[in-house]
Amino acid sequence: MVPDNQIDVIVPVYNEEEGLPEFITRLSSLPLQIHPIFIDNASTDNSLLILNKVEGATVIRHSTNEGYGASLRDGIQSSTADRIVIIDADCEYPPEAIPELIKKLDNEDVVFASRFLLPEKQTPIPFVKAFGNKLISGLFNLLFKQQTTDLYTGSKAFRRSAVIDLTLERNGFEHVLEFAARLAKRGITITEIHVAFRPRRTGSSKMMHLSETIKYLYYLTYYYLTIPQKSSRSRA
Ligand SMILES: Nc1nc2c(ncn2[C@@H]2O[C@H](COP(=O)(O)OP(=O)(O)OP(=O)(O)O)[C@@H](O)[C@H]2O)c(=O)[nH]1
Ligand SMILES: [Mg+2]
Repeated sequence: MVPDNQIDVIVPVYNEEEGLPEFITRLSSLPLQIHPIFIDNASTDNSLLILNKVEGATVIRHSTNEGYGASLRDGIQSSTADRIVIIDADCEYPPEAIPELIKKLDNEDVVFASRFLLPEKQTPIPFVKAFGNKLISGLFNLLFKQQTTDLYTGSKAFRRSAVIDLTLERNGFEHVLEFAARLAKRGITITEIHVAFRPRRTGSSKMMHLSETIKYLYYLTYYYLTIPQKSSRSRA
């Protein structure tokens, strides 16, 4: 039996040994009943050792690197709480924003933590990253009738009822697109809060932003053309 107030926090991890101790401390300090679900995506550093010491956490280990999307899919499948959060392990998105994400879930099905919602509070992000994100988010909004400002965000919260029977097939970073597209086609509105973003200080990015953008353009069109539109969904 899952306690009503439990929040499952899904954290994809790939070679994050440097940033994980800070992330875990900050996550554990939140005034919420957090159940962390870490997915170690075949890290070759000490990430798994660190994760295995986190009290009360579920740790899923991939024996080979299956990708970011595959990690999140496994995390969602193993979650049991009504409210689910996804957050990267590198402290770029503050764990301290989780209570605000959860609060907003009182009235919404899906909430994204956006780095671009409040222009006056934006953190400088390298041009290629920001441009690709804005291009894809804009196109997504146009095709899927949404108003997102940060489709690539690594931090979001959603209700189990909104996602539990969602088909998620993409294994790589294009998961973010499939996730948003399938929600939108289901008639769900993606809402946002602003998040203070801190570019990664430890480890290194494993994401190829330019090639990802090209791939995203393809998937955006593909999902627009192939996912059937369901009528607007009323909240449970
Ligand atoms: N790149 C990558 N990250 C993974 C994978 N599996 C899990 N992750 C985790 O997914 C999260 C996002 O990956 P990042 O490499 O930080 O991607 P990013 O935030 O776009 O890139 P940076 O801004 O440079 O940090 C991190 O917590 C990773 O540890 C994987 O196969 N590849
Ligand atoms: Mg990152």
